[in-house]
Amino acid sequence: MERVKKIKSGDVRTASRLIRNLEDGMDEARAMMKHIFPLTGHSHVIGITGSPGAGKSTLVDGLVESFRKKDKTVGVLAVDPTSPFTGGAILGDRIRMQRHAEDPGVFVRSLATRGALGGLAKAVGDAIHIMDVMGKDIVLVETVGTGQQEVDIINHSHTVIVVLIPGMGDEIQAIKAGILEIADIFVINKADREGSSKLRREIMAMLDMAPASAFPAGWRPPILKCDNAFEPVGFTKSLEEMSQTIENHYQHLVKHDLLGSRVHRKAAMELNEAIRCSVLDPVLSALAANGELERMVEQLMKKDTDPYTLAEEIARRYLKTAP
Ligand SMILES: Nc1nc2c(ncn2[C@@H]2O[C@H](COP(=O)(O)OP(=O)(O)O)[C@@H](O)[C@H]2O)c(=O)[nH]1
Ligand SMILES: [Mg+2]
Repeated sequence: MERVKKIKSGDVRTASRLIRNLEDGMDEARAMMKHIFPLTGHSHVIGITGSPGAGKSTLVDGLVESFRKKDKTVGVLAVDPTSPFTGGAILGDRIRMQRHAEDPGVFVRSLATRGALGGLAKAVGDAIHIMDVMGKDIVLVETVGTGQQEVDIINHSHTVIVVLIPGMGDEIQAIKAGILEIADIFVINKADREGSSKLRREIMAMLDMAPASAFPAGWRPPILKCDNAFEPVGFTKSLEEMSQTIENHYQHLVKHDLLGSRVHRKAAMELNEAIRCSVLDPVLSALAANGELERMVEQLMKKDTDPYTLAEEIARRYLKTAP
């Protein structure tokens, strides 16, 4: 495949087009992923999550610089599963990332909700694969912390960074979303603000309560404080520490044979997403297109039947076991 070769050589235009076509759900793009997948496995994928405005993009931007100084090539994927209204934020990120635009060692893309019927995590997984095959040493995935979809997205990572800021009641939100369980590194951002020591104590207390089994081979998530982004010297130092901690985490995974379990988690989820796209989505679309879905909802409202019976009927119709 000519285009696969191009992506392998790092061709930005071919890679961008493939990512866009995948987002649009084009069959031909999906088929191409079959040739991309076997070539993956090079990148260290780092997920960065936290509430909107926590300073994730600012950190990502700084991390790019820090990794570039170490001569690592970097892919950046900004994902916003929350709403169609954040296009502006992503646009802002784009402008900020412009300073890396001239650097062939950096590839930046953003994914929004466009065309994703529960398939955003899959689109993210695919985009990561593409950056991986492009040869990026590091892939940074930035996403907003909300609910299950976000956990699915972040599960594509080998290293998960949770960004919290003082005085937001963030901890509580993160616990709800199940994000804390998958954090490998905590970053207290905007540590210049009041309440950062309190936040640190709260995270400590939460980690203290966790069973030892929550820390694979003894990796207790470190809590880093990140200095004010507007004070370049301190900020750069914080980022050096962060990129070193990220590196340490990766070494820990390798040393204790834990990379496999991350890859397993990732593979299981990708299969899940792929099956959803190939099985569930077409069934739901077909039922929606012929109006059946709506009729069923009305039946339910009248209590003529129940969702379980309906789902069983659909299963009987679509899931034929081998004769
Ligand atoms: N006070 C303060 N503001 C910051 C810091 N880092 C980022 N910001 C600002 O917070 C806002 C949101 O940052 P952004 O990186 O876009 O957050 P994201 O939504 O998590 O990606 C921007 O206006 C940043 O300039 C920091 O360390 N201290
Ligand atoms: Mg952002």
